Order: sequence, then C-alpha cells, then structure tokens
Amino acid sequence: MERDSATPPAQAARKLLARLDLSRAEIDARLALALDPGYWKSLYPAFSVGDESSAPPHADALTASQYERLADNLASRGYFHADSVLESLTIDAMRGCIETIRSAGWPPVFAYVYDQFWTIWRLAPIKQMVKAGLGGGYRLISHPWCHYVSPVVGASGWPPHVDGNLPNRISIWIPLTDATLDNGCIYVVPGDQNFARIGELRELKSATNLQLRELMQRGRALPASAGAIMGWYFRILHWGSVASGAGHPRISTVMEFIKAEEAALPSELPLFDPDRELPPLLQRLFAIGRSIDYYKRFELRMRRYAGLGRTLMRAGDAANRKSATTAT
Ligand SMILES: O=C(O)CCC(=O)C(=O)O
Repeated sequence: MERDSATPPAQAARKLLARLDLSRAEIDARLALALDPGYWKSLYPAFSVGDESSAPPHADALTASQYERLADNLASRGYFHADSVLESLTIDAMRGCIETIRSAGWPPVFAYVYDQFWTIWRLAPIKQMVKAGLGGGYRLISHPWCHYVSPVVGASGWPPHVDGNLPNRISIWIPLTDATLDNGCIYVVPGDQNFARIGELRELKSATNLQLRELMQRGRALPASAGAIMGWYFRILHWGSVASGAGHPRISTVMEFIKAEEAALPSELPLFDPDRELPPLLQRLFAIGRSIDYYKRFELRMRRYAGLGRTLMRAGDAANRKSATTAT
C-alpha cells in the first residue's frame, strides 16, 4: 500500500473536504438531470436548450471612434474596458438564469447548458473586439465560466493570475451586476511600459520587495457596470479583488478565445466556431465539466463537484469525437 506522506493536519483537512464531495448516488442523479434538456427548460423557461431558432439577443455595434479607442487600448496595454455595451434586458435575463441555477444547487457555470450563454459571444461589439485582438476566424475555447462573489466580508474573485503563458488568446469578461470597488471588481496590471519586467515577475516563484511594490503600484481597479465588456490577453496579470461585504453579489461570465492559426492545447479542445451551429448539449456539458475540473484550483468549493465534472467529461467525450470526425 502506498504511504501517505502528507502531514497529519493535511490528511485531516483532505478527509474533511472529501466528506463534502458529492456521493456516487448524487453524481448519478445529477448526471441524469443534466442530460435532460426538458429539466433545464423547466428550470429556466426564459432560456432555451438546443433551439437555434430562438431569437438571439441584440447589441449595437461599437461606433468607429469607440472601436478605435478600445482596439488601441488592447494593442498598447493588453486589455480594454467598454461600459454600457449590452442591453439590460439581456443582462437581467442572464443574471436571473445564474441565480436560478444556483438556487437549484448547481454551480453557476451550468448556465452554459442554455443557448443564450453561447449566443452572447456572437454579439456585434464582442465580435468586433475579439477580432481586433485575434483577427478573423478565431474560435471559442472550451473553458466557459460564471463567477459569483457573494456580498460577504472576505469573499473574493480569483487571486492574481494570468490565464496562461500563451500567445494569441484573449478572455472576454462580462459583468452581470455592477462590479464595484466594494464587491470585488477586477484589477489588471496593464501590459504597457515595463511589460517585459512584469512578464518576468509573473514567472517568479518569489518576488523581491521592490518587484512586489512595483507590481502593486501598477495595479489598476476596473469597476464596471452590468453589461460592460472587458477583455485581456492571456499574459496580462489580473485578479478579482476582495469584497468588503456590502451591497449585491458580483456576478459575471467569461469566455476564452484563440486565434485561427494558433494550435490549441489538448486541454482547450474542442474549439467552437462562432459562425456555425451552437455546440450540442453533450459538448456544453463536457466544457462545463472541464472548467469545473480546471478552475477548482481557483475556487475550492468546486472540489465538491469535481467528480460530477469528470463524469460530464466522460459523457461528453463521445460527442467530441463525433464532431471531430464530422469536421474532417
Ligand atoms: O472574476 C474574477 O474574479 C476573475 C476573473 C478572471 O480572472 C478570469 O476569468 O480569468
């Protein structure tokens, strides 16, 4: 038998956490529900599952001067922030969906079973900005996520990180409630000026006092109203800040994109073409499962759902293989 080399407190903590994991019976019951489009439709009737004919949301394209400014910010600083871009009707419905999913005991990312969480990325201003960053023909990466920061003291978004030390990728983040200085808005370290030094810093296992102070001083808070769009290249350092406890939850959704000519990592597959049909339910569940597994390093509470995530990936794998065969 293999010896457990963890310290006794670490072993005790692991045992305690393991008790929170969904049981096999709970995973099976949830899998059966997750595979049933009828269940999702009755849970949130305002949204559809696999209905290509349902009306896509609307958003005006960015004006030429808006676009020029934002594209310039993205090119020079590595990120952009556009307020008041998406209609409140669209945003309210998405927020309502996440609240409903959560109340039914699912992690918020299950909102990605619904068509509307996929069609949002096809809206004109988002397409304009992803194209500005990556050129035409880009694809969606299988890493959807929904962030939910409760309005309690000490709750926080994700700690400082880069989305990957990889070129030709961009993340687009949409706040579904106002993201404020009090409820955990995003901070970035712009990639301008001494970007090379900041880039190196990201790789360091520890930082000097000077590096740490420089990094803190460069951090820029990005409060944003619901319906804004924000985006950053993968190598831009960013984080969700710590909430002070007052006000409303900070809810947001995010999607990652990759340039047409860039080779994806296996962990980014399958990629989705934003100009083709929406992914089938099984592939959505695969992407949800993958993200749960991937992002539990940022959100410890996702450990509880890790077994479900892996089960969804196994269920979705056949759909991935089928779509890879049809695409060739
Ligand atoms: O919303 C957050 O707290 C962090 C968002 C983020 O860093 C991301 O999605 O990459």
